[in-house]
Amino acid sequence: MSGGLYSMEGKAFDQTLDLKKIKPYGDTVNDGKTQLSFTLPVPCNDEAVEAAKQLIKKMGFENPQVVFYKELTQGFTFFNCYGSCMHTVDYTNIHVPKVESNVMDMHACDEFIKERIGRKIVVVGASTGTDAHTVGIDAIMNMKGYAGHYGIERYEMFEALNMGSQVPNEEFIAKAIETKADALLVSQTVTQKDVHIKNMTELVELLEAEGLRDKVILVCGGPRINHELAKELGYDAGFSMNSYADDVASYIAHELDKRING
Ligand code: B12
Repeated sequence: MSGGLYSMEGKAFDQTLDLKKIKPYGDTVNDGKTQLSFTLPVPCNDEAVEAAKQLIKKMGFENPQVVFYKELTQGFTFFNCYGSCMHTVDYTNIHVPKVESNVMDMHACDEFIKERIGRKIVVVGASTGTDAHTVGIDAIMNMKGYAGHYGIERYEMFEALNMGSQVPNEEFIAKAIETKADALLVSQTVTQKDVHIKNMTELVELLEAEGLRDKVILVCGGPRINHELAKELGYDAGFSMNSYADDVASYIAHELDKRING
């Protein structure tokens, strides 16, 4: 036996990285090791553990192991498990739709707007519908910023209004009309029972009914939002986790420039 790593049984570990067939990585490349956690609606006992293992096998994992389990409340058991994933994905053939824009920092963005637009860009944002989460929209808009990125309120060339959370679509649109908004920023965090789809679709329909849809740059964001979903629902752009004011401000500035100056 020479070269590479060997398992306890003397079998060579697979060290080959094939981007056409990627799978999870735990200790060594291609071991497929994956951590799972879930709850089963059964009492906390040996049968529950066996049920969890069988389920993991059916999910496409070999060597299922339950490493932690605990009764959540009577009749419900929570599990932490490991298994080796048997499936692979062709990474070389993945194409994700993204917002294509040149990201500028705050100063460069302000300069760009002065030169190309010649006035402040008005932006209204909110966490709309029944959604009570404000941290996401604050991260994008708040003066003090988030993770070292100043929010849009700090930009010299943006007039930004953050309406907070649980803002009904009608109220949001009324504010957009009142402020003559160039761009609307919609934050959606809760996706249970697809509530975000219903709410975001309703906003587009109301904007269309008001004859406003084409007059504003409509942007949405949230941890479960992506650009592809945004486009599907009739939005101009969608941003997900790890997006910052720079990304959004740059996109809006470029898009408005395109619309005004061609
Ligand atoms: C804090 C929190 C709360 C706080 C919110 C306080 C507040 N003022 O916002 C409180 C306690 C109120 C709360 C309540 C609830 N919550 Co909560 N909450 C969280 C928690 C722990 C953190 C969320 C957060 O602040 N993230 C930090 C921000 C910065 O990240 P972000 O939102 O992703 O934002 C970034 C991007 O997504 C993007 N972005 C976001 N918005 C926008 C908008 C635009 C325009 C753009 C461009 C970008 C953008 O930019 C941001 C920066 O990068 C998460 C779990 C977690 N760890 O994520 C659960 C979580 C979001 N909550 C959840 C749930 C279910 C609820 C409740 C429904 C619980 C309940 N049954 O009552 C209620 C909501 C009730 C309601 N009517 O909405 C679930 C959502 C599950 C789902 N997908 O549907 C989560 C994931 C917890 C979980 N694992 O179950 N929650």
